[in-house]
Amino acid sequence: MSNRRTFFKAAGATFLGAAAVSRAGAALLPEAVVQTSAATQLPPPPPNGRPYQPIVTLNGWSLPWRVKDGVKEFHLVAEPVVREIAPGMTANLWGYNGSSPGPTIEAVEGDRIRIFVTNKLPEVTSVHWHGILLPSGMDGVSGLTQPPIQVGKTFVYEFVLQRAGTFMYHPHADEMVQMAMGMMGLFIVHPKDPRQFKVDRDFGFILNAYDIAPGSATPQVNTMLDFNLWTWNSRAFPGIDPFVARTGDRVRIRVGNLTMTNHPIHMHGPHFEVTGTDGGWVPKSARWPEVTTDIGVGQMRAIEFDAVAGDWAIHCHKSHHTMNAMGHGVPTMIGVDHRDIARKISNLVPDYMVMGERGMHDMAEMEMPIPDNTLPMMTGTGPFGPVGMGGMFSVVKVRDDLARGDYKDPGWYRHPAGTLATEYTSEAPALPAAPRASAPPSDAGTLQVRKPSGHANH
Ligand SMILES: [Cu+2]
Repeated sequence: MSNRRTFFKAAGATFLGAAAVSRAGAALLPEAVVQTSAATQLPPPPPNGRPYQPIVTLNGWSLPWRVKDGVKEFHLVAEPVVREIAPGMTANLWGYNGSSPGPTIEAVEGDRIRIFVTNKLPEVTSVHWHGILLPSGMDGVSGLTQPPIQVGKTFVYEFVLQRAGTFMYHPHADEMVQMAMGMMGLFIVHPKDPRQFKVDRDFGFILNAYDIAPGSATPQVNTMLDFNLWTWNSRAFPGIDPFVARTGDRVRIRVGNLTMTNHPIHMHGPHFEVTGTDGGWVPKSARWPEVTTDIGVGQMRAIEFDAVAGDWAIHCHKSHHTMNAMGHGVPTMIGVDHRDIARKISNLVPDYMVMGERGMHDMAEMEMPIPDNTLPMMTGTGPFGPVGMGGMFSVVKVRDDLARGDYKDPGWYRHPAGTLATEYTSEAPALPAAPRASAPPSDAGTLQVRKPSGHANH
């Protein structure tokens, strides 16, 4: 433990000085830097005259390295971690260097890298470098290309990065359990020429999911499909940081999917282009425009757009994936008038609450008793009230007046005058009379306007 230190403060962005890396250079193994905060940490600047634009890992961080004999050396430690999923809930996960997901590994096309992996889990593990072309013996599939890394042992992987792109790493040993416990990370290979694929802001995160019973903290690892926490980098809204950009910035968001299902990621506002896939960068002429892009299991996508001022929702379009744990297993009550039965039950169970008879929006506002360490099914408050979202949801916050490296949450958007939807309070326009129900339609081709009924108060 003596060679492990927390370099970063608990909150806010901190740069890791080059001095900290070189001091570790004296040790036999590179220092295993640890980060336990779930706040987005700005990445360390590249220290070795191989400039690239580092990515910003959403609610995550990038792993520092040292250079020894021309080789970039990293040290990952597989170990149990405690992760705050969102304020009010922490989970007992497995990850790397204090966090789940583990730190983002960033290097440059052409680099020779050496990654030490120390196993501090209670069982064997290995690391597979997902998407990277390397010597087969470095591929990290336990049993197939290497023996598993025994508890307490360190393995070393070494290879040359041949292609730029967005990749991932995860275990290939007991992977159902180890990935259900949160073991994964991003692996970004930057192009050799920093002008290639250049953008102003470059974000990355991994789609992951957990099944953690309300009131508990450890994932149920045998779950195949019925997860109840849908997360980005092991965070659920409102615990997911915003994507902050300046008006006109070219923004890239890289997304990898290590859940058990696909996620159609939808962004409001500016249209985006899919510029990267698992296979690498899409040539300019072949990029395609979308507002929702489906990301299959094991896939990676990079999207890019020109930022337009506003607060733009970005979320998975499977609506269950923007719900937290309490949204599952609730019966549908729309249209059921159970006032009478509710009164009777309330006499027996004082906390009893009727749920969802007019839809479930009310549940975003109400305070209902839930077990400790459990997120309400949908939370998050915006400038106009409850957002009614959880899970895989965040906000792209674009402002005119941000500095180049400013990623601080700028607060809520101030809508210019005349650009905000508001209640209509003038006199209602006259509507044509409703056709009488008994009268047969005089002409099948005539448009019929149905007047709303049963809304006496509107
Ligand atoms: Cu989804």
